[in-house]
Amino acid sequence: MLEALIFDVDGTLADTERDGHRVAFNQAFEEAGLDWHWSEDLYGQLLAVTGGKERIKFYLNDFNQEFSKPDDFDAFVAGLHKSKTAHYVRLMEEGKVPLRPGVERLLAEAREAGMRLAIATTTTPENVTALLSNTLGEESLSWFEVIAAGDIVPAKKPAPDIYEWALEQMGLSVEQAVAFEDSHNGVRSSTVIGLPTIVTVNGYTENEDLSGAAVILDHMGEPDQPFSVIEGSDYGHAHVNMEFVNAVHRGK
Ligand code: XBP
Ligand code: MG
Repeated sequence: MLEALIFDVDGTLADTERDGHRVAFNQAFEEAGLDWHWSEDLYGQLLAVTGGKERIKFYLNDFNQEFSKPDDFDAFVAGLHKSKTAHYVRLMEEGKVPLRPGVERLLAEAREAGMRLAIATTTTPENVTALLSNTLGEESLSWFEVIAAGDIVPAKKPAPDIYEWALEQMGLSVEQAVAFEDSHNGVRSSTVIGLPTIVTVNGYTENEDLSGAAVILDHMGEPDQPFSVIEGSDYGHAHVNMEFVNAVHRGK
């Protein structure tokens, strides 16, 4: 029996990467007096590594070797990242990034059907709170039984640890849940432990290797805005509703 839906955040609930995280990183760099600028294209390459602190280190190692690292490098990165989080939260308060099509409706339908809900993301917990409360309202935080986020597990996606942690907190096995993802790293983390995964792509992930996904869609769709199936079956539906999710879970 399907008991729970587990959602990735960035790219899945909202297109936060290009207009949220990227912008916040750049604001933090500027504030720190650094001349680094992450363009939309460069950011697409940097998304290969999940986690903001990890991404800054990846940038310096692979794209900006000239920068001479300060002695306490970890503290330097942590400080930059803290400032980035503050900028991100402010961008969410300004309503800069809306939820993707179908997200609010599906959450309502899932709650109506008595589904248990969780979040499994590599982003910082404050960012999840900021996105949810500024799009769905403060009370939406209580809809999610578990918000598994950020450094709560040491190994971020594509490692499965964050999904395993969420399932363990809920006392569920992989057979009892369906995951929602948008990216290669996300699909790896959910499917390597056998979680059926519905993928909705975005500009950064549409050409990634998403193998393992149960179905790949352009977005979740609305009754008046049908999804397009990129790979897999439409199960006789044109938007993701609970019947569709149950069909994906059953595999037919
Ligand atoms: C997205 C990420 C995160 C964000 C930045 O993860 O990889 O690192 O880009 O967030 P997901 P932080 O799709 O799993 O939500 O800077 O807070 O790490
Ligand atoms: Mg994602």
